[in-house]
Amino acid sequence: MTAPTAPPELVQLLTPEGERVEHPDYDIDLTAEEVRSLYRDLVLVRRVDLEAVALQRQGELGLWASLLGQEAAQVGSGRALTDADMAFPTYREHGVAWCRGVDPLHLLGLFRGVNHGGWDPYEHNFHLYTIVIGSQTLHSVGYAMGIQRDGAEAATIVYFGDGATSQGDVNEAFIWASVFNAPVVFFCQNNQWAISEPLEKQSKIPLYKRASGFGFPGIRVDGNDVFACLAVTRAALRNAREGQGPTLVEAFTYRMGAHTTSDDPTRYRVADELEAWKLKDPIERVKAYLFKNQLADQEFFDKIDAEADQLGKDLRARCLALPDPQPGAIFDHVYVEPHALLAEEREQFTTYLAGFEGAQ
Ligand SMILES: Cc1ncc(C[n+]2csc(CCOP(=O)(O)OP(=O)(O)O)c2C)c(N)n1
Ligand SMILES: [Mg+2]
Repeated sequence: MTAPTAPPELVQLLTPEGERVEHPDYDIDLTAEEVRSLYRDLVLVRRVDLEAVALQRQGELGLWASLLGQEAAQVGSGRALTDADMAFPTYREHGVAWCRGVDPLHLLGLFRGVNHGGWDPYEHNFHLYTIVIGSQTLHSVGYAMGIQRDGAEAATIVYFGDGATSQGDVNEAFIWASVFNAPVVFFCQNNQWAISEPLEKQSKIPLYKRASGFGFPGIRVDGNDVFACLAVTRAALRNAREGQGPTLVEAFTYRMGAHTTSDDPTRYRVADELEAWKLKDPIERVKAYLFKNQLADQEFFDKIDAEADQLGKDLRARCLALPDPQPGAIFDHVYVEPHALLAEEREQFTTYLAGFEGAQ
C-alpha cells in the first residue's frame, strides 16, 4: 500500500533541492542567522531523537515515539509561537518541546518511567504529553476559550496526527472552536500512517479540506519545509490572536521511523515509500539552501555536528543518572488537596510494599 504523494495545492517555500520558491499568500523574510539557527534546531532535535531510540534499544527507556522525518513540521510551527502562546502536544512532539525550551531530559524521564508526567506545563507553556489520541484537542479548545474570555493576547496550538482526525474528540473540538471562534490552531501532522493504518483509511478527501465543513479555514503545508511551516503557522496564530478564530493546518509529512520502538513497520509498508520520502528530507534541503547561497560553510556544519554529538552524550549521561522515584510518590500529585480514597490506597500500597521487607 503506498501513501499518496503531495498534490500541488500545498504551500511550499523551499523545495527538496533547497531552492526558494514564492507563494502568493505566504512569504517569509529570514536573515542568514535565522536560517542557520533553524538548521541548528533541526539537527539537534534529530540527534535527541536518535539518542532516545538508542537508549530504548539498550533497555534504558521503556518506549520511545520517534519524530524522525517530522523535524521541520515541529521546529517550524514551534518557532512560530510566542512565549504567551500555549501548546498542547501528543507523545511525539519532541521538536516542539525543544522550541519551547523544555529540557529533553524531562522527555526521557517520562519514557524511562521515573517522573510522573514530565514537567511543569506552565513553566514553558507546553502542556504534558497526551497519549489518549485526540483528547488534547478538546483540552486546547477549552484553554483557548478561557484565554479568549481573559482577553489575553495569546493563541493556543494543538498537535495531533492524521489518525486522530477520525476520533470523535477531534471533531467535537472543531465544532466548539468554530462556533466560539476560539483562538486555536489545529496543527495536524499528516505523517501518512496511524501505526499500521494508512491515510486512505482515515479520509477520502485531503485532511485540510475537512475544516470547511466546520466553518473555518484549512491549509495544507509541506511539512518537510521548515520555512513554509513557520510562515503558515505564524499567520494562523496571528489570525487566532486577532480574533479571527481557528485554522486547521495540515502539515504533509512522513513518519520515517517506526510508530514507536514497539512497532515494526516492515510488516505493513513497502521500502520504496521510505526511499521516496528520504529525498524530501527536511534537514537536507535547508543544508542545500545554506550551501548554495553561501550562507554557511563546512566549518559551520561541522560545528553543529559536534554540538549534536555533545548534546547526545550529555543527555545519555544525565538520563542514566536520573534517580528512581520512591514508589509512594505516584500518589503525590493526583490531587492538590488531601483525598480520603487516595489516602486509603496509599496506606494499602505502603502495607503491600512492607510485605517485601527482608525478602531477597
Ligand atoms: C483513544 C485512543 N485509541 C487508540 C490508541 C492507540 N494508539 C496509539 S497511537 C495510535 C495511532 C495514532 O496515529 P496518528 O493520529 O496518525 O498519530 P501518529 O502516531 O502517526 O503521530 C493509536 C491508535 C490511543 N492511544 N488512544
Ligand atoms: Mg499519523
